[in-house]
Amino acid sequence: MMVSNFLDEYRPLIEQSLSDACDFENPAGGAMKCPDKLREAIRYALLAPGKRLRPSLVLMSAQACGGTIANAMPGAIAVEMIHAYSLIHDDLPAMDDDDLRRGRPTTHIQFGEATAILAGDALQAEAFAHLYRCVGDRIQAAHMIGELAQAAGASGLVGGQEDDLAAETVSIEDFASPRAAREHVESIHRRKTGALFVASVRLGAISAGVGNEIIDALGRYAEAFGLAFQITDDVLDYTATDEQLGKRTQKDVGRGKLTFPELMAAEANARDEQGNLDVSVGIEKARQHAAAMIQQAHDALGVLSSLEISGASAGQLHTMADYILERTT
Ligand code: GRG
Repeated sequence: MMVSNFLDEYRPLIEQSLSDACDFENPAGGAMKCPDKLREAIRYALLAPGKRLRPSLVLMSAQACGGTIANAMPGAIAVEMIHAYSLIHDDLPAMDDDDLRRGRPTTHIQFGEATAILAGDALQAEAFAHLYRCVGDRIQAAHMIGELAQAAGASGLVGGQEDDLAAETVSIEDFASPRAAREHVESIHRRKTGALFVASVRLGAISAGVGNEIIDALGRYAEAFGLAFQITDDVLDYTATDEQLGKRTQKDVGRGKLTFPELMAAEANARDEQGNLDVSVGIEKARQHAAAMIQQAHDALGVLSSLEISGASAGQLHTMADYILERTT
């Protein structure tokens, strides 16, 4: 089965649930209400056309563990809320200063900087409130809230972003070796991109009620998946056609950030006749590295075959992993 088939199947369900989650009614009522402009900004960012990879991973992971879409959906919505908040804040002038996101003006261009910051802040809190409200089993709710908070916090998404911003002013020569530079960049991506992928599959598994061995195996799958996602993202910055680039979220080449093709070329000491890094060698090596990560992702799913739950299948997760190597946007 092609990945687009099941992403297309999940997308309307996810987007309906995202829209339903935007009421922000406070049970306390009275003065406790969401201002219209803030709600509009949140809806604008959250419902903008995205791939919905993270919420889809929550649903796929739950199904791989014999769980249901209905029980996994609160986790899917919460993860996408955190993702949307991170994109709003990442686009702000103080960070990447982008005018376009998902093919439309960024939230701060559309609503102003202050409302964009507040929409991100609100989405972050609403993600946890959504889990609190919608996960019936209190132990499961607490587990999910803890997992997501850990992934989104100082040693996860936010920490990765801080180091990523700092990395704009470093070069490969600032490290003890090209390998040390690559490991630093990998550590940034494990937090900035990987942590939410890991949280996605772990939340799906938790919603299905499986034990830690399976939750951890899915986490290893997503860690490898996330790194491969970022490596292919960097490769696409060099190789995508103009049309494909237009659909992409951000382009790191030329922003002073270290990219995997450059890092891999430096590690192999591949240089052209002028002594510059030969990025074409780096692109090939980066592709091989991504393929090795995807193999690790497949291997991590092996333990799921011990699950004897009728209807449980990791097939979609395997297909998703292969898609990372094939994607063009
Ligand atoms: C501001 C705390 C904070 C974090 C920002 C998300 C992020 C961290 C930065 C975005 C910049 C970026 C391009 C990161 C690389 C990977 C990534 C997260 C891409 C965007 O995710 P997709 O491709 O986007 O799943 P869609 O729009 O399809 O949801």
